[in-house]
Amino acid sequence: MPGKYDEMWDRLGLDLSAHEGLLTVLGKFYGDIYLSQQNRLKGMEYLDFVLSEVHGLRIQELQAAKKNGKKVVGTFCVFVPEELIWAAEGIAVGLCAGAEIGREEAEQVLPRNTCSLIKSFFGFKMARLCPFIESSDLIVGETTCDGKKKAYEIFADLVPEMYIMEIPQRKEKIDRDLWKSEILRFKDKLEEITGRAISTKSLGKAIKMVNERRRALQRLNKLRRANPVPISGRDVLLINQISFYDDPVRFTENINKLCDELEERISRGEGIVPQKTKRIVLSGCPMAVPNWKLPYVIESSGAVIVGEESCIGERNTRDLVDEGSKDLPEMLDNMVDRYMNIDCACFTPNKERLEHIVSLAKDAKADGVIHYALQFCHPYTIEAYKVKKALEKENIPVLKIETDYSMEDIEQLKTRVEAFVEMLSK
Ligand code: BJ8
Repeated sequence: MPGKYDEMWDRLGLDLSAHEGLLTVLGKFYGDIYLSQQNRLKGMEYLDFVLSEVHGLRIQELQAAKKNGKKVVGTFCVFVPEELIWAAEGIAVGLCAGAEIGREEAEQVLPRNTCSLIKSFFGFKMARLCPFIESSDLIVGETTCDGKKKAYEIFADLVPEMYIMEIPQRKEKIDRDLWKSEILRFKDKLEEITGRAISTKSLGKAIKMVNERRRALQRLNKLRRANPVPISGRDVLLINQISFYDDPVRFTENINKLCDELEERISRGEGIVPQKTKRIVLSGCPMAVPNWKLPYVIESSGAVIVGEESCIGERNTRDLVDEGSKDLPEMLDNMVDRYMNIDCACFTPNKERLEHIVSLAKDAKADGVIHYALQFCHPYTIEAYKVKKALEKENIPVLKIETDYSMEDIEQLKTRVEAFVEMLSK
């Protein structure tokens, strides 16, 4: 039976019918992981709706905006300063990279031992399954890890236009200068493709809008730390994932409403799990939508997640851009400073990340930390050693996990996580 979005998908060259089986499996997976939860907040209905319309309504909105002359800019990293995109009247979207899709196609061009996240964005493109990639007028990559950097060279041949931002690897003055010049170069690029100049007014408005979204997520992160825990880690992860592609103003409004509901729940002393449930902080590689495997394993092993130290989590919401300036060069400087605080494992040394993990674990009153790294991701698998040492120094138990997007290791993961949670209970 023809669906309401068929024509739009055809226009985008999307091949959804060829992957119907896979999409049905994902739908079932969502039902098992999300919809089966008891006592879920009413406010999560908005997130369920946005996710169910991931190939529909949001894409329709992007297409309508494009018809009105707006440009869609797709990104893969939280280092890309989205305030500039909005200030140039573009639309920023984080691109899908969280499912094992099109793996065979991706492995025709990438080595098998490439991390799942990189293979995933190739897979989505090669299988023609991501309407966000197909809607993007410009795709922005970055020189973070070697895998991404080299993969973008090949990816550039598959998309209309690719732009690479140079990200420093250290945090000395010379690195800040480089990053500032990159922000200015990106500003010029955006002005060129959108035909709109970024002004004090438009940048000020964009900084405020993105900060408001970060503030709503900060509020959520504070509230979730109550005891008993009032919202599952899976739900908070989903909220973070959706923040990358939903309309920011509408999203913020809905998350603030959800936080009001959370406050009421906390005041009644209600939780999603019993008070003594073991509290876990999850730390490491970003979990792009629809990567829910490990959070599901953790929360079905008698524990609850109370914080995510990752780019699809607190690393992206912890710092705001200073709003105190009315002068364009100063605003740009404030952005340079805010983004230089990002503690991605691609930096060396990266001592701030260790400090952040320890303080997050303490603030969230975590019983333990699970460090999650994707196989073949050198920055995070190697940095896991230092993370473990820093946490153990504070007597915080740690479990290091390396996995990928396949479901093959799910039983093995379950055994390890259950043993860890049991150990925390002794
Ligand atoms: S700021 S974490 S979003 S680079 S998992 S592709 S690192 S081999 S994603 Fe990231 Fe920006 Fe850093 Fe955040 Fe490479 Fe590792 Fe794969 Fe990774």
